[in-house]
Amino acid sequence: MRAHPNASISAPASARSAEAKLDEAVGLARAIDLDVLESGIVPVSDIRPATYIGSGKVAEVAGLIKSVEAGLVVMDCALSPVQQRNLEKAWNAKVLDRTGLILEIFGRRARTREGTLQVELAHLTYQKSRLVRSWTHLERQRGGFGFLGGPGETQLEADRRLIEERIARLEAELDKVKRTRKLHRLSRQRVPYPIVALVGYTNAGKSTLFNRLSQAKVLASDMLFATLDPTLRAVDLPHGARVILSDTVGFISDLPTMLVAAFRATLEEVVEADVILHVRDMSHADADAQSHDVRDILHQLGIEVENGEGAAKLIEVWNKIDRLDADGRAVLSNLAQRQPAGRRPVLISALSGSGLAELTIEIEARIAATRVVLNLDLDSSDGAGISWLHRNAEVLSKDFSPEGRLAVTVRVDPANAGAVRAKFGVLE
Ligand SMILES: Nc1nc2c(ncn2[C@@H]2O[C@H](COP(=O)(O)OP(=O)(O)O)[C@@H](O)[C@H]2O)c(=O)[nH]1
Ligand SMILES: [Mg+2]
Repeated sequence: MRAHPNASISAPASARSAEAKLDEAVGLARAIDLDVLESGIVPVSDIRPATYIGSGKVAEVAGLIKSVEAGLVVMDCALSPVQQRNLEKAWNAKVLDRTGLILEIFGRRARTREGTLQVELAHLTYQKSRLVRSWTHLERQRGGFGFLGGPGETQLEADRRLIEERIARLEAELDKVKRTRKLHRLSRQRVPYPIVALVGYTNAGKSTLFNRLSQAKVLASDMLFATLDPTLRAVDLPHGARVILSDTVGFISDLPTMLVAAFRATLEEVVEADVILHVRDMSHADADAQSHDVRDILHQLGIEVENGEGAAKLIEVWNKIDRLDADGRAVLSNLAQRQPAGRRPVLISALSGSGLAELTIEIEARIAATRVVLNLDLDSSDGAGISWLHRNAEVLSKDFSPEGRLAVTVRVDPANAGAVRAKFGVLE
């Protein structure tokens, strides 16, 4: 689908939120690098069983598709397989509905084996539900071919049985992966740098901020990062701290329940993050409700952001302040100032770059607060020890002493501090 020009249509449930829904759908399409050529709202008074939208609209959109040479149409609604097929025929273009689009995004973002399996499982569950709903009228007896299914088995039953078998196999494999996950986490070699994960609603400005922050130059030859995927980038912050910045899949309104597990599995790195940037579109009418949803999902991921360790990790990034007038900005600024230090939201515009300096200072402060700095005393001939430190810790400084000793200052995740202490002499 990549690089296919495409159009996007929103068939909204309520007129009031139609614009917001369309914005979200366009944002979702862009999340998988689709080039959105046209987008619009189609009022639907009653859903047509054959094409979802009325025949006049089908013809109108057909003309549009032709003129902009679109290869794909995204419909922000739930289409039956019959509707999808009919529209594809009428438009001579690929058609994707909302769930299909979301599954596509999750599929690309799944990094772990568990994530991939969860997305596959969601895909099959989705297919199964569509079988039941809309293929019923195609049901027919399969006479004579007993070897293809049980005697008298219908096409629908055979299809459902195949899907159910694959679901059962996937579930068994998922179970196995989950049981060994804890083990993997412990043994997995962590990158020695702090991870800063961006979370927030689709369209909040995560990717814009990700790109802005990662403009800082980083050595391309650094082997550690050669294998990182495009949603991870190494960034050098102004005061010298190097972090791994992780863009995540956006939170989506009305996420179909069958996709919730798949969604969570694509957010694994958030669980391991040292700092979580909760990017919020403060110009959005639903900003508060969205924030509530995001915090709810973090809670479901096992990250308690209301207080304690989790709260120390989380920075609220109040984005898009350029879209507010002076009064609106003043209100937000006052609100932020009233929060205690260490909990204070940072006002930014990822687009104009304003507030980014304050944000990077805050990120560095949070890392300093959550990571442990250790002063180590090594024999200066201990080459193996030094390279171990470079792999497993952030080396802040190295100083040779006249006595042939090497004083190394490192910063580590609290979980690794014990191992470092045990391996090297620690100067208090
Ligand atoms: N006015 C304004 N627009 C922004 C700002 N940050 C992002 N945007 C726009 O909001 C839209 C969504 O941004 P994106 O970074 O893709 O959001 P994501 O879905 O969270 O990754 C894009 O059209 C951006 O240009 C901002 O600070 N101000
Ligand atoms: Mg994005």
